[in-house]
Parts: sequence; C-alpha cells; structure tokens
Amino acid sequence: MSEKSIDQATLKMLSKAKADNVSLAWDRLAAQEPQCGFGQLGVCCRNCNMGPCRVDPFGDGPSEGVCGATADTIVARNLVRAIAAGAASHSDHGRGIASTLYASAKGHAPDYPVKDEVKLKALAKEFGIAVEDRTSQEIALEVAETVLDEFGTRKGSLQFVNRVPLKRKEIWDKLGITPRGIDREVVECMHRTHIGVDNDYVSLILQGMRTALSDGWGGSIVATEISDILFGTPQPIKGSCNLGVLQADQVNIILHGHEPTLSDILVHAARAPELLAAAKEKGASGINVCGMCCTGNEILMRHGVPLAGNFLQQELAIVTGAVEAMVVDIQCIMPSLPQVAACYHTKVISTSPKAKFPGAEHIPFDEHNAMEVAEKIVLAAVENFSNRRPERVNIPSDRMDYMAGFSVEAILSALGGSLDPLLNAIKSGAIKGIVGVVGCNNPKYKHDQSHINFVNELIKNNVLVVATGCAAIACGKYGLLLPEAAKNAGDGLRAVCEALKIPPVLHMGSCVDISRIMTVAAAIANALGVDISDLPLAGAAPEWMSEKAVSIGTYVVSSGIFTILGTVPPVLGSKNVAELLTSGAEGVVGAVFAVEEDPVAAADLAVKHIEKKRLALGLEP
Ligand code: XCC
Ligand code: SF4
Repeated sequence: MSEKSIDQATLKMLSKAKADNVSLAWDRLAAQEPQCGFGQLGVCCRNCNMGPCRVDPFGDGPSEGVCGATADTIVARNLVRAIAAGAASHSDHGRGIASTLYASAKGHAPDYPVKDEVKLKALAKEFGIAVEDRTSQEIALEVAETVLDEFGTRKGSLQFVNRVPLKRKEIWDKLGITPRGIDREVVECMHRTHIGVDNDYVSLILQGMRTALSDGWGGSIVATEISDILFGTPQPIKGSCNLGVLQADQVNIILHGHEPTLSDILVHAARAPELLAAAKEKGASGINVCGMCCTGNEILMRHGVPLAGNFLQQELAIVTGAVEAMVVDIQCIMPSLPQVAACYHTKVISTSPKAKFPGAEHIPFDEHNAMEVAEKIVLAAVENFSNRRPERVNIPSDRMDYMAGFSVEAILSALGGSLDPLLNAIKSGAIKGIVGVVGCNNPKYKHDQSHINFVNELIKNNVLVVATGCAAIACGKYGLLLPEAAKNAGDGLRAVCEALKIPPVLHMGSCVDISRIMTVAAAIANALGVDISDLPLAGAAPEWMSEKAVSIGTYVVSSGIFTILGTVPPVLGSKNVAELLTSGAEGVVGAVFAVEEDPVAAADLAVKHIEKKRLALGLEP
C-alpha cells in the first residue's frame, strides 16, 4: 500500500477501499499491465481505416504504416492531436466563462453580476475598448464580444500575445507560430493529422506549438481573466485541505471538475437558510461544501472553501462513506465514480451537457437559472443524508491549513504595488529564480511524492515556487503553502518570505491559471527588457497525465521556458521527435523539454538551468 502514495489520508482510504471491496485507479492500472509498448512509444496510428498500424522503432518489424507514414510522422501526429485535445479543453472552458459574461451583460444571467470592475476596465483598456462614461454592463458586453471573437478571429493574431516581450513575438512571427484564432488552431491540427496531409514532423510540431500557444495565450488566459471579472480576483486567503475536511455530522458535498460557473454559485446556494434548515431536519449540523481538483482550486482561491484533495483522491473521497453528493462538471472526472459510489450512498450528479456519466444522475446546469439549479442540487444532497450508513463511514483525520489566492494582482500587492522587490531579490540572489510546478497525479507514480520532493529541493535552493492544479493541492497537503514553510527554505528565500509574510510556494490557482504564471513571466521580462527565455525560470509537471498537460508544457516551452516532465511522454518511438523536443527546440524557441522521473535529479536540472540563465544575465549564479 505504502508504495502507492505518500499521503496518510490516501493510504488510510486505500485500506478502507480494499476492505470494502472497491476497485480504484491503482487496481485498474494493475489490470492493464503490462501496458502496450507501442502505445508507450507513440508509434501506433488509428487515423484511417487502412490501419490500425504500428511501426517498430527497433527495426525488427514494419517501419511504415500502410499509407507509408513513418515513426516520425506517427509520433508527431499523435503528439499534435494530444495538444489539440488539451488546448480544446482549456479553451472550451474559457469560452464557457466568456459566454457567461456575455449572458450577464445581456441581462440573461442574473446570478452572475460583474464582481471585479477594476479588472473589467483594465482588460477593456488592454483591448482598446472605451471605458469612459459607460456602464460596467456596456463595457462587459463589448469585452465579452471581443473575447469571444478571439476564438475565430480574422485579425491575424490573438490579442493577449501583446503581453509578451517584442523579442518573443518576433520569434513566433518568424517561425509562423503566432496563434491566429483559438478554434482555428485546433481545427488545423485535426486537419493536418488526417491521413495524407502534413507528414513532416517538424512542420507538425510547429503547428502543435502554435495550437498550444492559442491555449496559453488564448483559451486559458480568457478563462482566468473573465473568471476574475465574474467571480472576483483572488487575494490571499486561508483554508484547509485533504480528506479530513469532510465533516462527520454535516451534509458533505464535493464539487469536482473545472468551471467556477457552477461551483461558485453552489457555494452560495449551500448557505441558504431554507437549505440549512432542511439539513438540520435530517439530523445534520450543517452543509459542508468542499472542492476537488481545479474547480476546488477556483473556489478555494476566492472563498477559502476547504479542498478535499487532488486527482487521485476523487474515488477515495467517496470511499470515506461520508459524501452525500459528488457534483461534477467537466474534465479529470473519472468515469468510475458512479461505480465507486454504488458501494456507498453517495450520489454522483453530473451537470454539464458536455460531460455525462453512465450511472450518474444528470441535473443540467445553465447560467440562466443558475441559483435555482444549484439549490436543487444542494437539496438532493441534503435529502441523501438520511441514506448515509454510519457503519460505512470513516473520515481520515488528516488535514492541513493552507494560504492560497496568489493572483498576479495579489502578488503585486504583497510586493507593495510593484515588481521591484521581487526583481531586486532575484538580482541579489536571495531568490535564485522561479519554478512553476503544475499538473496532475498519475497512478504509475507514487501519489504526490514527486511534487513534494521536487518542491522541497527547490525551496532549499532558494528557488521560489509558484504552483497550480493538482500540484498546488499536493503542496497544500504537506504544509508548503503556509508562510511557516519558509523555515525549510534556503536563507535567502526564507528572509524574503518572512519579510513579505508569504509562503515559499505560491498557490496561483487552477490549471487554466498557468496563464497567471505566464503573465508574471512576461511582466518580469518586460521590466528587465529581455526575452522570457533569458529569465531564471523553469516549469515542471512532475506527475502529469492529461492531454491538457501536454498542451501546457508545449506552450510553456514555446514561450521560452525550460520545462521538466516527471512522467515519460509517448514520443520515444521517434528519435527525431524526441531530439527536437529535448534539444533542437533550443535554437528555435529558446527552450526545451527534459524528462526526469527522479524528483531530486529534476530539481537539480532546474537549479542548474536557473544558474546558467543568471550567469548569462550577468548575475551571481
Ligand atoms: Fe486534472 Fe485540473 Fe491534471 Fe489535476 S492538474 S488532474 S489536468 S485537475 Ni490540471
Ligand atoms: Fe495506418 Fe497511415 Fe492509416 Fe495511420 S493513417 S492508420 S499509419 S494507414
């Protein structure tokens, strides 16, 4: 058991699942083993019905598919399709939020007033939209229309790319990878990877980069910016996390998925006096709404809502036997949940027309009558409280406090209004550099271990860590998001954290909020008059598994930031593709990927990279 996770709550629930005879992701992984070697290398293709084909990268079997596609073509096509899927996911999420702003501005979504007018106006100005003598509704309407236009823009390039330094834009323009329209890039990926279109691995990967950039500087950034406008820009906030946040005497509702549209409203719905009274009537002392995965990050950043756990804990939350409803929207929701829930009393409630789950109850959510639907969902959970079977309940006591909510605006205000204190700390070497640690969990690797060991090594070496997604949740569970964690940091970083009263690991939000990290990187580069690739920065996804992570890694590298992957991507079947990603890209976009499964060695790579960049900037390494 202990080889599966470093997290005590997780280990306890793994034992309970075994006793309760519930099968989990780890069991299903064991049933898959050995996993397909061709798949692991990325050399199988099902893109047409002359196949499926697989080529043998070792030269013993066929070296081409029926159409003549080589390992290079097949591996690159598969990678590009993964990027397209990841970019589409983030971007469609962004579209959803932008559509909500549009509906709100049109007066059709009364439960979604603009919460951050300052940010609305700032974004309007960035887009050249007039703000003087206009109501916030008028501004919101034009902002929403402009942002929605980015999905199919005919203007030649996305507007948010204007945030990057000129040097970066020139690199993209020269390579022809400046993203045009968000949807257009995804569509072009699907077109190019159809049989008999783009067969050149270099050309394919360049399109993959352009698509990923349309996510990082398009769909994801839209999701972040518009969420801030609608739900409020996060500010430092405290709360607690891990499965111990579930309450034995309350109705427990877990919100799992990604879009704040549902979760933000549901947090408010659960405070309605009638619903609290209904809960009391059922014998519960209250209604406890908790988050999970990225929608959890969204509401913890804005409301300090307790966070039940990260990706590999979704099934385990149900195994506690104490969850009345697991309410899900989109992305990273295991289709196994209804099956796990069948062993307990938990209701799995799906809400998005895009994401249905056999065995789950579907309560369609839409922005036009949001509060009404949210109350209906909470009531369903409350009514389910009497079905709880006390003999099946076991909530692990493990929980940890966190401080989260470090939006760009919050970081600036912690710094006293300007980036200077941070720049000075970097120049003096008190902070050597910054590493963004992001991404998922993956049952092929010990849960949370790589995240924590990697981050601990970095802070010891005076590297400030910014984290999002399930990586940030992992950090939360081990106390790394508390200002006190600075005591484990190197002297320089510790002093900075103590002076600013911030943790050495800044929780910057959900996965779409990696756009916040990119915005900070661009702002630092602009302030220093250099390119992003000149900065002492790195990115890492120590336990990634999703296609979204592939898109993220690719836009981070394409933006000029060295990125370390902790789980091996399926590209090793093509030496050329692997070589391009891990070395050739340096001369093209000024950054590469590295793959390192050992988190301590990975931290060493990051630190060495940062030292190299410092030296090149004329700073003490
Ligand atoms: Fe999903 Fe965003 Fe990965 Fe977590 S980190 S498993 S993508 S929830 Ni984005
Ligand atoms: Fe095989 Fe080519 Fe068809 Fe892929 S596109 S399945 S390699 S014939």
